Amino acid sequence: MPRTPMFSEPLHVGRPNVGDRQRLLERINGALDRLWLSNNGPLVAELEERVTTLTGARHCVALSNATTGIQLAARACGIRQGQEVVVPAFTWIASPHALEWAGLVPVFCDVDEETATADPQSVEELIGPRTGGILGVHVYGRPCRVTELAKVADRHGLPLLFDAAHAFGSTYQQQPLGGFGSAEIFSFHATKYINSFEGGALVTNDDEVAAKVRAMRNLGLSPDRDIVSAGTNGRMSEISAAMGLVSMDIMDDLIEVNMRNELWYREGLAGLPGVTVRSQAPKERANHQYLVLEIDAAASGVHRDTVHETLYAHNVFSRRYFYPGCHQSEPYVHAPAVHAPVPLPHTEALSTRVLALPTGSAVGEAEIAGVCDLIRTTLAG
Ligand code: T4K
Repeated sequence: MPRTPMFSEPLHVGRPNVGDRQRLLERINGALDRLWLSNNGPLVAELEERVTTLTGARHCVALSNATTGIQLAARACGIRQGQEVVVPAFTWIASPHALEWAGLVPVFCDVDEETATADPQSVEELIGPRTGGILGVHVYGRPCRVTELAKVADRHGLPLLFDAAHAFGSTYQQQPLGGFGSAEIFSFHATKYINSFEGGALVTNDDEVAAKVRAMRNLGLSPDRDIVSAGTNGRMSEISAAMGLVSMDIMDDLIEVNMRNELWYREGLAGLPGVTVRSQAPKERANHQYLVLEIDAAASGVHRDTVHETLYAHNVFSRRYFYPGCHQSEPYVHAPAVHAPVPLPHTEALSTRVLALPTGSAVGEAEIAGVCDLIRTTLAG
C-alpha cells in the first residue's frame, strides 16, 4: 500500500452535477432583471410544469427541500400529531427526523435486502390503533414494492407517502415515480441527480393534497391570499429553480455518465469475493445517482469499515449510506419499545455492508480504476 495518498485532490460522493453554466447565468440574470426572486415566480412555475410533464403526475409543488416536503405531505394527508408513521430503519435520518420534528412518531420497519426498501410484511406487523400513515423510501433510487405497500395501506385505510429523495427519473412498472401513493417527495439537494442547490418537490395526483401543500408551503395563504390553514415557509427561490431547470436539461446525459461509471466499477471489481455493486430494478429506468458496494466481511475477509478507512486515507471520501440504522440513532435509540418494536435484522445486516462510492460527472475512468485498485489491494491484505 503506498504511503502517500493515491489522490491528491479529494474524491467525494455526492459531487454536484452542474449543467450549462451560460444557460444558468442567463436564467439567473432573467430573474434579477424581473426583480422576482421567490414566492412562486416564473422559474418555479416552469420547474413545476417540467416536473409534471416528466412524471406524468397531475401536480408538482416545488419546495425548499425534501425534509420540509415530508412534513407538509404528512400534514396534508391528515396524519395528526402524536400518530405513528411506519418508515424503514434503513434510510437517511431525514426521513424519520422529518416526521419526529412534525410531532409524529416514526416506527421502524425492516427492509428486504434486495431492494433495500420497506418490507410490506414488516410494515403490516407494525400497524395498530395509533398508526396514521406509511412512509416508503425509494432507497438509492430503486423503487419500493409499491403495489404491495399500497395493498397494505388500503387494507388499513392509511395514507401512503413515498420519500423519493433519491428517485427523480426512476420508474416503477415502467411508470415514472411521482404519481404513486398519496404523494411522493423528491429532493433536489446539491448532491442529488437533479440539483437546485437546495430544493425539493412534492408530486401528487390528489388535487386536495396539492392545494393544501401549495398553501402550506407559503404560510397557509391561498392563491387569493386568504389564510386557509397553518403553514410554514417551504418556498423554492427563483435561483434554485434556475439551477434545477438547467440540471434537468442534462438528465439523460447524467444517467449515461452514471451508468458508464457503474460499468467501470463492475469491471474493476469483478471477481472479488464478497464484493458486489448493488443493482437497480430490472427492466426499470433509474438515475443511478448512487453507486453502492456491498462488502460481505465473511466472504471477503475484510470489514466494510476497513475499506472505508483505507479509501479515506487515500482521499476517497466514501460514505456509509446508511449506517447506523435509524433505530440505532438519536433520539430513537433510547425508546426501542416505541420506535423499533420488531427486530430489524435486514437493516442491521445491510447497514454494516454498504459503502457509497464517488460517481457522477466529477469522476472518470482513471479515478474509478484507482478506487477499484485500492479496494483490491485492501482485500488482498
Ligand atoms: N430522504 C432521504 C432518503 C434522503 O437521502 C434525504 C437527503 C432526504 C430525505 C432529505 O432531502 P433534503 O431535505 O436534503 O432535500 C447528504 C445530503 O446532504 C442529503 O441531502 C442526502 N439525503 C444525504 C443522503 O446525503 P450528508 O450529511 O452526507 O451531506 P454532506 O454535506 O456531508 O455531503 C455529502 C457529500 O457530498 C460529501 O462527500 C461532500 C459532497 N458535496 C456536498 C455538497 C453539499 C459536494 O461535493 N458539494 C456540495 O455542494 O447528507
